[in-house]
Amino acid sequence: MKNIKIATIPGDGIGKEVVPAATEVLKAVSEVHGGLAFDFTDFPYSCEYYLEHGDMMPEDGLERLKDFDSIFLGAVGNVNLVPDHISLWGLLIKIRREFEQVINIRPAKVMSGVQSPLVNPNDFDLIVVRENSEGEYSSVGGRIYRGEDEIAIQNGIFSRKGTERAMRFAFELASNRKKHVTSATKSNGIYHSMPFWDEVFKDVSKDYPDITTDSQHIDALAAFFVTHPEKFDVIVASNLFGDILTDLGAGIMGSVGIAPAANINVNGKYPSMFEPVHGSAPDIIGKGIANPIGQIWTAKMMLDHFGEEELGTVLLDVIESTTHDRILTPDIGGKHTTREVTDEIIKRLKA
Ligand code: GGG
Repeated sequence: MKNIKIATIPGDGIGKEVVPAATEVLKAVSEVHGGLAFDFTDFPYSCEYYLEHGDMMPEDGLERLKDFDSIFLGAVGNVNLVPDHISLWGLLIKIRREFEQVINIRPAKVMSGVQSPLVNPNDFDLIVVRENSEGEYSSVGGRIYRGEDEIAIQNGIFSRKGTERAMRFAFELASNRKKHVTSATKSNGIYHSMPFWDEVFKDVSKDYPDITTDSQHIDALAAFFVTHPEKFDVIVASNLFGDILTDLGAGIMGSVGIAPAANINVNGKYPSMFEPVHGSAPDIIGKGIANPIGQIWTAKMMLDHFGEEELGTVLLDVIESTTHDRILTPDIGGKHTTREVTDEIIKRLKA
């Protein structure tokens, strides 16, 4: 029996609704597959935890998480309780950095039965590899003066090691797909880091002669996502560009509620963390209509990570059969609840 120890952090808002839903689905997966068991331990780290304790997690929070096989996180942030940069840096970004989750994988494709703004939605099937530990997400900089003279300085950090690592990851992924990597750059406008990014991309690409490449400025790339989605296979992007691009991708998929993501610790030293692209969606908290698919598709990525690709494929097929039959939450044009979509997925898994 393969026993996988998972730390669940529902976090804020609809995270508290979609993590339990996806956990139920994983339990059903384990029932269907006799040789696989999940052992879940819940952690209350969130903005509410911050209000009670003055921090997003306890001082030994990382220590408590580090021996789990993976972390399954919902959403972080409630600006009514805690400023967003405090909640994100105190939990989500802290875990990504301290557990060296240097790569963020974000697949995007339009599910059958889901309305997309694209003319040819089947052309949209790609993976964004987002550098996850540096880039524009940096705490280097500062603020000086006050009033009309006030200045804020924000430095981006691009190391050769980190940049090259993300690019190699993208090339390796592409070698099992359509063998094309697009680099998201902005070297016409950003003077130091993006020309450096382009140089590293050119160097790394020499080691993958079977893989075709192109380099697109992020603004044009965003337009091509909509007008020429067939151009793309794997895209490698910096931390911020990857974040923005994948929300655009989620929009093309029909809703940010569908899009999955995985934060990967590539050296196996610490757990990887699986969290959907969406945030805490304060506008729909408690209504029972949060789309559970992003979290459940994220669970599929966790299965893949543990070498259970066959089961992962079964789960994705079941999700897609459910959307195909239009068992959908309101964000994607349906009338169904979180409970109903989850129950349907579980029923089809067990059928
Ligand atoms: N699902 C995790 C979550 O709440 N994400 C919200 C967010 O703002 N994420 C920023 C990021 O992925 O860097």
